[in-house]
Amino acid sequence: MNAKTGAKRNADRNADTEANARIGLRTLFAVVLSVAAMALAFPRPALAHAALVRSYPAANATVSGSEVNLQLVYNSRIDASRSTVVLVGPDGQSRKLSFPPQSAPQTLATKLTKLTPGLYKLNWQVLASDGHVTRGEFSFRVQ
Ligand SMILES: [Cu+2]
Repeated sequence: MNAKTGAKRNADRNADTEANARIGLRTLFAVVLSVAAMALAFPRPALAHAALVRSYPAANATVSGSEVNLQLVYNSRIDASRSTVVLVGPDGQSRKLSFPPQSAPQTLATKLTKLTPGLYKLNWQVLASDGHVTRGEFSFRVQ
């Protein structure tokens, strides 16, 4: 390798490094811009997420009888047809609950039947009107 070629290679390398630095800055600027744009487009997304406000049975409550009118009330409208609620019984068997048409847009309600005494776990996953899915679980006891 002669000195001339070596110098040229170094020059090329420096040019590459500068180009990379420019692309890096440009990318960073683009990312900052798009994050800012998203913040403007969705000012308060957390408010529209569906959170469980209350339920019957309440979390960790004990209810009596083989039938229970289950009710899940959220803080925002939810799409029942695209929400999934699974009840896991004391025997470990799970059943996917089906819901009649909603009486209120923020509520899922159905009658649970043939409950045997023991601990139940309810897993819910709902689609809120803003298109976000949230999920949670709680337990209750049947005596
Ligand atoms: Cu949301």
